[in-house]
Amino acid sequence: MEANAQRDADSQARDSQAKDRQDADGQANFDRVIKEDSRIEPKDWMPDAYRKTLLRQISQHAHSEIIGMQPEANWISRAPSLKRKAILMAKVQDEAGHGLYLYSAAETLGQSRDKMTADLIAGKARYSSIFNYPALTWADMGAIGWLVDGAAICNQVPLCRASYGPYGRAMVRVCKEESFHQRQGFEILLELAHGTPEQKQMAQDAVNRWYAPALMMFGPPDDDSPNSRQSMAWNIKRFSNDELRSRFVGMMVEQVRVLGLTLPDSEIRFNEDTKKWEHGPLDWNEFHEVLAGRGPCNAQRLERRREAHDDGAWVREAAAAYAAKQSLKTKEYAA
Ligand code: FAQ
Repeated sequence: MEANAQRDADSQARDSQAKDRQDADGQANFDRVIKEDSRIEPKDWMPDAYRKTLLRQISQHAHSEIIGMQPEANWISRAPSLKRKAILMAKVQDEAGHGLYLYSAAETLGQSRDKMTADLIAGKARYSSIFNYPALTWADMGAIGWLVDGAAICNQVPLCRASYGPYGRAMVRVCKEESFHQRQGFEILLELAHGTPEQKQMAQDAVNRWYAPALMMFGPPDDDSPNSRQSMAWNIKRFSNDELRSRFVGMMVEQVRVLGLTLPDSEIRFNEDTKKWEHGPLDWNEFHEVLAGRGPCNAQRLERRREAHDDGAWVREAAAAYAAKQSLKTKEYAA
């Protein structure tokens, strides 16, 4: 009996030493890959905290794309022409596709899509603050495309170089599609801005309402951003929240002139010393309220997502039954 216990203890000690050696080799390889600015792939060893950070960011990003379909989907039936309807429908479908690439990227880190969806509909998961604001008029489709997709591109182009392979690669395609989205939003606003005085006013109102929430999409100011430093050290984020926000303001300042509209911020200026664009104060209390679930549309967005999930139950069941049938057929064929 004692000999058996001793053998078990020895074997456990050997396993634990082997695991320590594997972890040390894995960490050394991980550090080298990050230093060389190369890529970590799903089967590579990675620190638990790196995996957790990626899962946090990628799943939030996926949820944002899916919840982000709602404000625009609400306008498909009210788009002013067949052409606008078709374009908007294609855009909303693209966002669904982005959500799916991102859920797939997150799944490579060991989290199932079912679990991520369950967390979202239980109200436990984050998604972008921006999608908790209402889309009140047709001009909001222009403002969302121009400002929201514009901010998304500004944030996501650097993510194409994220150190985690599946995330970076998903971002390349997402960014290509987002640039089309931004142009369609710009074009909606351009047409309204050159329409009747009422149409121009509607475009200006939409820009006024979406400007500050779009700036807050980049996340809290750098000195209030607990995750940025580590994410930048791991080459997940390439620039800080404030850096990207400032770049975005610079881009919008140029483009709003072409639109013939204005940005609702009299404090925008280019700081010659820092060579950065600065903007007026943002209401960070409002941002934290939205993150806490108390934004104008949080409850409605989640409720709608829950309904859609329930309504889709039969599709999931049918797909699972079909997959089981196909797999049985393949086995029978092979036998
Ligand atoms: N909303 O320490 P940091 C789109 C949270 S896609 C909600 O700075 P981090 C396309 C943050 O998670 C839009 N929560 O965090 C589209 C953290 O909380 P946690 C989505 C936010 O990760 C267009 C806490 O605050 N894009 O628009 C937000 O380093 C039209 C502290 O913040 C992405 O997700 C926020 N705005 O930086 C679709 C891009 N900001 O997790 C449909 C990928 C911060 O510790 C229609 N994500 N928080 O509980 C990122 O680049 C980063 O995650 C940041 C935040 C920059 C958003």
